[in-house]
Order: sequence, then C-alpha cells, then structure tokens
Amino acid sequence: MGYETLLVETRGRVGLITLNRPQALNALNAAVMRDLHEALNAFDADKGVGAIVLTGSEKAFAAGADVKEMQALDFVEGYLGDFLGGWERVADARKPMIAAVSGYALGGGCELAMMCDLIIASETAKFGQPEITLGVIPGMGGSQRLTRAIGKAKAMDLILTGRMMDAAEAERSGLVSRVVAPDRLLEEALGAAEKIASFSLPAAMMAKEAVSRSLELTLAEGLRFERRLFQSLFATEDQKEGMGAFVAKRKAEFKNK
Ligand code: CO8
Repeated sequence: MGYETLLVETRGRVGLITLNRPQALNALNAAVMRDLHEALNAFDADKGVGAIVLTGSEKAFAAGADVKEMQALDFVEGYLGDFLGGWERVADARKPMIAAVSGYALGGGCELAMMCDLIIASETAKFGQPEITLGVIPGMGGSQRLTRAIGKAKAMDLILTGRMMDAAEAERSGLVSRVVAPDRLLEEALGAAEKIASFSLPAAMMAKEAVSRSLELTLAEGLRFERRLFQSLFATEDQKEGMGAFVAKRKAEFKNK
C-alpha cells in the first residue's frame, strides 16, 4: 500500500520504514503518525517480519514535531484531542525495532528514536531536545525516556539548554548502542535486524517485552515477570530446536520465525 509520508518495504524478514518528508527534514506531523500506525500494525501482523528498522534521510532522522502544524494549537484543542498521545503506539510495537539515525534527531525525532528498542547512529547523528527554545518542553516522552537512558545530569543539560549531542557523546552516554560511518548505517541496522529476525520470534518478542518492562517494574516484580516468560518459552518448539541443535552441535532451524 502507498503511504503519504513513508517509504515502506520488506527486506528478507526485516520491515523497513523510511520517513519521507525531505522538504521538512522529516518533521513529524499527524500524517506521519497515521502512516506509522498503519505500517506498524501491518508489520506486527505479518508473520514474515521478525524485526523492524525505522530510518530517515542522511540529513535528518527527524527534526522534531512539525512546528508549522503545531504553532496555532490551543490548550483546549490539544487537551481534548490528546495531542501527541497517539505516538505511544510506536513504543507499543510488539516486534523488535531499531532506529537507524543519521543527521538530526531533535525534539520529537529524538523521542521517536527512543521509542525504538535500540538506536544505531551514523557518525553524523545529532540528538537533542530543543523544545525549550520554542517556549515549550518535550511532549512525546523526552523528559522521561531520555532521563532513563542517560541519567538526570545529561538529560537536564540537554532539555534545559536545548543543546545538541553528537554521536560520540550519545554513545558514551548510553543513548545509542553502535556508531558507524554514514555509508554503513543502513547496512549495519538491517544486519542487526536480520540477525534478530533469524531467531525464534516468540523469544525475541518476549526478550523485548522483558527488557522494556524493566523500566517500569520493581526489581522483584521484574525478576518474577522475566522468570515466567522464560518458563513459558519451554512450551515452544523453538526451545526444543535451539537446545537440541546446541547439544547435537548443529545450527538451529527455528520454525516460529
Ligand atoms: N517543523 C517544521 N518544519 C521544519 C522543522 C520542524 N521541526 N525542522 C525543519 N523544518 C523545515 C524548515 O522550516 C525548512 O523549511 P523551508 O525550506 O520551507 O523553510 C526545511 O525544513 C529545512 O530546514 P532548515 O532550512 O532550517 O535547515 P538547516 O539545515 O538550516 O537547519 C535544523 C536544520 C537545525 C534542524 C533546523 O531546521 C531546526 O532547528 N529545526 C527545528 C528543530 C526543532 O526545534 N525541533 C523541535 C521541534 S518541537 C518538538 O519536537 C516537540 C516535541 C513534542 C513531540 C512531537 C511529536 C510529533
């Protein structure tokens, strides 16, 4: 199907979504949100897809919420329409999702990348929450997810000053998992996604669920949740295959992938 603001394709078992509003540095508007919902619903429902990569252009992953669309919003309209609330759907994607970030990931763009399960960045990536320069604050999770990802000191620095952080600082701070040369970004992200998609899909999805829940639960509750998921995986054929293959010294051929 065609999307107004995205390019969507599958590469092997990887669903690839490319933000495609080059004239606005991929600024995020209502159409992008609607399109992303549809693309994620389709990939979550597709058994042939085991992981998702979300990327932008070389110059910008996304330069934030669309300021031109947002400028005239008033409180009552924003409150009644739960403005930005729908973006949480991205964090609710059930399959592992990688953000491949080149160039600007600012405001909502940084927040969108943080909704993914891991971020792989090009050396050119720049992350920031510049909302304060516009007279507002992050509205799509920046104050919460950035703080959990890089700690209070760095999060306060970025959110209160509006400054940008380059890829090296983002990696040092724990926001991104890998930094690669610009021309290797997509290959690296697709390779990681293909690797994830080669494993048992229930195991990969439960691994995502367990790590994600660690940010919400107490340690005791999280450990109990993890153990229950771990035990439940012994009901899958893939556990028998994975462990059987290890013992037989052969490569596992997972069925539920
Ligand atoms: N919204 C709308 N249009 C944008 C945005 C944006 N966020 N960013 C860039 N554009 C447009 C520019 O207006 C310009 O369009 P035009 O050619 O028609 O004037 C075009 O993209 C190219 O941009 P520039 O000419 O500015 O490119 P530069 O290379 O000179 O500068 C920058 C690049 C530094 C990224 C600059 O564009 C910039 O500062 N952009 C705004 C960054 C920003 O403040 N982002 C935060 C927005 S607020 C936000 O995200 C709130 C979060 C709440 C969650 C929202 C989720 C949807």
